[in-house]
Amino acid sequence: LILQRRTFFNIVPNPSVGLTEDQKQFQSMALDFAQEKMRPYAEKWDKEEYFPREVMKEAAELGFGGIYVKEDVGGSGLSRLDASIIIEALASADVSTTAFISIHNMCAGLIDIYGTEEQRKKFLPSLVSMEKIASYCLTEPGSGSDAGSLSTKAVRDGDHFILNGSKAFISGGGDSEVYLVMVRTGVEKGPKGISCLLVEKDTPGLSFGKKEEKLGWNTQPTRALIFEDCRVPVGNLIGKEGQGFSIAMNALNGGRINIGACSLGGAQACLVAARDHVKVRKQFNQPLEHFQAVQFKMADMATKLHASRIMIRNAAAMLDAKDPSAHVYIAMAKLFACDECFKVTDDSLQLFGGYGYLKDYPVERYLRDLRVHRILEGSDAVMRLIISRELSKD
Ligand code: FAD
Ligand code: 2MC
Repeated sequence: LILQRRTFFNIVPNPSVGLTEDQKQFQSMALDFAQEKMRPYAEKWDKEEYFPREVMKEAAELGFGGIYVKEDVGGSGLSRLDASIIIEALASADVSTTAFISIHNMCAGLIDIYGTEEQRKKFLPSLVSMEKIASYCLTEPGSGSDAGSLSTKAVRDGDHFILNGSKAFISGGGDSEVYLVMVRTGVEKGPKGISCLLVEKDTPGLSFGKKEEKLGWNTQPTRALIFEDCRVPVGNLIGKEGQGFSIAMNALNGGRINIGACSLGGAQACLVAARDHVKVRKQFNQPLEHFQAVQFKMADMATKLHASRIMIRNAAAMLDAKDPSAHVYIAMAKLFACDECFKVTDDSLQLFGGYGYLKDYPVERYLRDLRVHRILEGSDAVMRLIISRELSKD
């Protein structure tokens, strides 16, 4: 069931349709890396909840640790569209590990855009090489979808901010060396008065909760962060005081594209696996693929996948073009791609029958990994909220 490069492209919808020669080249490079370095181990990593840092470091050698970070600090200087193509190809082998690479890229990209020259030079070289890895910390126990209500406090004391509060569900939490933490520095309630601080792992006053046990995304740890009089140098403020919510949302725009791209890669792998299975599995004296009900289901799966891909790439291109309404199209793309690609994995599992439900076959892992994309980086409801607010504007 190992997905060969040939099969990946030799199916409708072909993920390389419409790409430039350069894009096709790094897509192939990412796919080869995924098939060689991730696919053979993904099942074991999932089962053993192993976080493959050394493999991510190898991915970074190919430029995947800072895909859209500028080149002067070692980044690849590629576009958001390029990033989505790379992330999709990697996710075809291992959605969970790729999703962490996506979060790490979101953090590196955030420092690249909003950090000072000094901060960029200090933190980015070791992040783009993935010697160090980074986590994005917005969610709190009391503020998930309503991110603007966060209450972790940072009070200025001379050259430091003193942090008290906690963050929940942090991907990479406890393992990452760098944490981008949204905190309340102002007295205002809501999105105003939030700032973004870079907190290093060994800072006194920062501790971590237990490793969460999860349905999917098992190759990356998820932990809470606890701040108890944690002193963070003022020099670690990213952007301006009070700009934190805007920074967090702008970073998430790229993140949401890449979570959608992770769903695309996973669903493509499931479509290929289902197509191969129905060719060889016989019932009622013939291969399953001879039944029109099966053929039509596959046709619907291919159509959902293609529509999702077009939306993701269109939204990424709008972000690259700095279109002021990009975030709305990103919301539509994430909503559609994460929902429809989840259905594709579920349909694929159905076509495998009882075998699909077994861990001997990879489809159930893709299904578990894709499920959470409808919740994190903004749930389905939050995406609908963003779209409907825009619709109701005069
Ligand atoms: P809630 O906000 O309580 O929502 C519960 C339900 O209500 C959802 O279905 C939601 O869609 C719905 N809902 C909420 N508001 C509305 C509304 N106005 N109208 C209709 N329905 C609504 N966060 C980070 O900051 N960093 C991370 O690295 C990170 N990693 C994560 C990894 C995993 C595996 C998971 C599960 C979560 C992670 N998160 C992370 C947190 C994630 O972003 C939140 O779980 C998500 O934003 C939803 O917040 P919540 O869980 O508090 O749900
Ligand atoms: N891009 C750019 N700017 C944005 C934006 C976006 N996507 N979303 C909001 N903003 C701006 C908005 O324009 C406004 O700016 P201004 O003050 O200049 O007018 C400001 O941010 C405040 O926005 P709202 O007034 O819309 O704020 P509100 O509190 O009503 O709701 C909402 C914002 C619901 C969209 C936001 O809280 C949200 O996105 N919630 C979901 C949280 C989330 O996605 N969490 C993911 C955590 S990370 C994760 O899960 C990982 C796995 C890493």
